[in-house]
Amino acid sequence: MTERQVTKRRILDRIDAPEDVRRLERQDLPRLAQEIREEILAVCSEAGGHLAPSLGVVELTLALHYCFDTPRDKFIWDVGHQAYAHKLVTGRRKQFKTLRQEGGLSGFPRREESIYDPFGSGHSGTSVSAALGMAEARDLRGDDYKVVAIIGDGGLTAGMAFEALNCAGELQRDLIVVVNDNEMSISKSVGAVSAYLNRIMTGHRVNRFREDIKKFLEEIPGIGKSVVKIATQAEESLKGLVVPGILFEELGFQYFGPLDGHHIDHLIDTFRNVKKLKGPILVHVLTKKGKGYPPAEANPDIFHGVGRFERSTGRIHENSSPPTYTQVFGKTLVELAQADKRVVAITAAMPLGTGLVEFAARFPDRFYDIGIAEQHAVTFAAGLALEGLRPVVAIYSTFLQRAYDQVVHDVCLQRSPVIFALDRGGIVGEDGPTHQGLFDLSYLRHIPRLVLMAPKDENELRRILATAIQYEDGPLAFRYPRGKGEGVPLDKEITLLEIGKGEVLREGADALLLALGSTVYPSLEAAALLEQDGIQVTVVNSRFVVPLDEELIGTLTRHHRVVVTVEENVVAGGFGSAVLEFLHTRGGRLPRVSCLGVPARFMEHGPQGVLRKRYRLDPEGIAQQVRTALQQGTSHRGTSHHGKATAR
Ligand SMILES: Cc1ncc(C[n+]2csc(CCOP(=O)(O)OP(=O)(O)O)c2C)c(N)n1
Repeated sequence: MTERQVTKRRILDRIDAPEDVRRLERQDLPRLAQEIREEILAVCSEAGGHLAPSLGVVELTLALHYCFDTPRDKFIWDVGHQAYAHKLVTGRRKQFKTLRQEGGLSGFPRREESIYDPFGSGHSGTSVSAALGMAEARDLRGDDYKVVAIIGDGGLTAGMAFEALNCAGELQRDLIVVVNDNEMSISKSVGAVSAYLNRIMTGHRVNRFREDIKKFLEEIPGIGKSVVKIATQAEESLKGLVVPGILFEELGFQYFGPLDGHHIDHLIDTFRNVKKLKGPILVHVLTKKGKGYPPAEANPDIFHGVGRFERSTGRIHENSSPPTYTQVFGKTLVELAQADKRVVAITAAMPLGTGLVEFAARFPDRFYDIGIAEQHAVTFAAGLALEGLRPVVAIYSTFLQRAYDQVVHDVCLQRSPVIFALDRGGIVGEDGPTHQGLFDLSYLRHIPRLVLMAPKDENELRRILATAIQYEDGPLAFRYPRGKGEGVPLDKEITLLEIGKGEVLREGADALLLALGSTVYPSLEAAALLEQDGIQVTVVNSRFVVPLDEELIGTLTRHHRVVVTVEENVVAGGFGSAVLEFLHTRGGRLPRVSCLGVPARFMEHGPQGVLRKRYRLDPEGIAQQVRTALQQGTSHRGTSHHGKATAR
């Protein structure tokens, strides 16, 4: 039989919409689950993706679609990285191969993509709030569909999830919350709630074990019954030790579980029953992250979000040199923490992603994984810093968005010398608009007292980190890109930087390129391209957005007719804006200033390199911006922004 014929026979190939799942016999569902796993594995091994979370919820997804009337009933997936099976059974099977690729399916639920995605996600902890809002709107409008939020035990460490549960208990609308408990966030789940879920689960196992023993004893002829009686009396004292779900019951939910999340029949029976009930319901489901693929079951953290890998062995295709910014950051922090006992590190559930694994192993008492709780991370750091420690909050640019007020009110207003290491600043690529780090310069630049910088390469990242730890006058943030460093040598002895000072890397009379962070090397390459056309360009590694190197920029702009600022951030309110504001307030002769960055739109997903090119942040794009600015500079004076806006 050819592979084609085998494929043709798949049940999955007949699933064009959830109604097709609902038409199946229950006994066909395990086979469909198997086929879905195969499909997810085939696509992820070729192109990467959130493999382990998605493999873990295949049965859960099928049971939900089997029991509920989607799209009339609404599923809200928390984070949304586990929604691959959902995508496969909701009319996106044929495009599934394009997952996370340019122009292809998003890696997350997306309203624009499907009517089966009533709420987009990517950031954790939002599902219960959104679902509750929808349930409330439904009731106020007199409608009667069901709303189901599916949230992980990791997601439950987000304060926002509890704010929502608290409110749901009060509102008492019909709402179903499914807790997908795999004991994992990306790494092991942390905190008291996770321990609580764990106790429920262990209690459940103990209870089942007790039932089995009881049955066994009862069957012993003659003495069985009396032994059981004594044992039961002795056990009385243990009663109440584990009352499943009491926490959720106290919050106003009816609790059901824990259920085996890979047992489709149990899931279906439960969902069919709870569907008929009124008020907020919580169904606690136990799943195995990475289920069905041994390498992912063994290493669910590594296979949480993974690049290409060899399917037969689970070997991940990795090119280890040069090291990533994240790796250099992690190693340098260990080095500096060794010399300075005040250094502590905080992550919001991302020890792997932010490069803190080695730090955690070396300094377990100085490492805090506080769960998916960015707001808490920031204010916790504020407290640590005010009492003399040097906390480094290692966080993705996109996730710090959530803690904006904490940065303003708890860190900067208190002048608490917290260090923010913002990983994934700029274009991140395949994860798309929920994860692009394109707003940080704008959302941080205007906050008083916060020093804001970006290294041009991994060696400068080391210098920035060392400088940050020495700087005690107030808070400081720096952002660096996702991916490999520039491959520059790393100085053994780290030298400190002077706050507020940039550096001139190349001099030329025709135009001035003020570059920041990841755009510095491409700007140097652009200058080399322009030189071939006889255009001489000065290139500055600006390093600082706050404080801006006004002295350097002031002097250089007096000698250049055309200035181009370059940043991997939205132009609105970013580095270029800072330069413009400075030049305008300084007064005097204004050069023509053109700001190259990203327009204030949500950036789609696609490979980092492709997106950089599309937004003209590659050497050719930067060179073109300089050429255009020079042409316009000869015809008229003023300022312009790439991405439509032209400020004059
Ligand atoms: C606000 C926010 N912080 C951090 C992340 C990064 N992140 C993505 S998935 C995840 C773990 C989620 O754990 P859980 O909800 O249990 O889902 P699982 O992956 O175990 O299925 C984290 C921390 C995020 N998406 N959003």
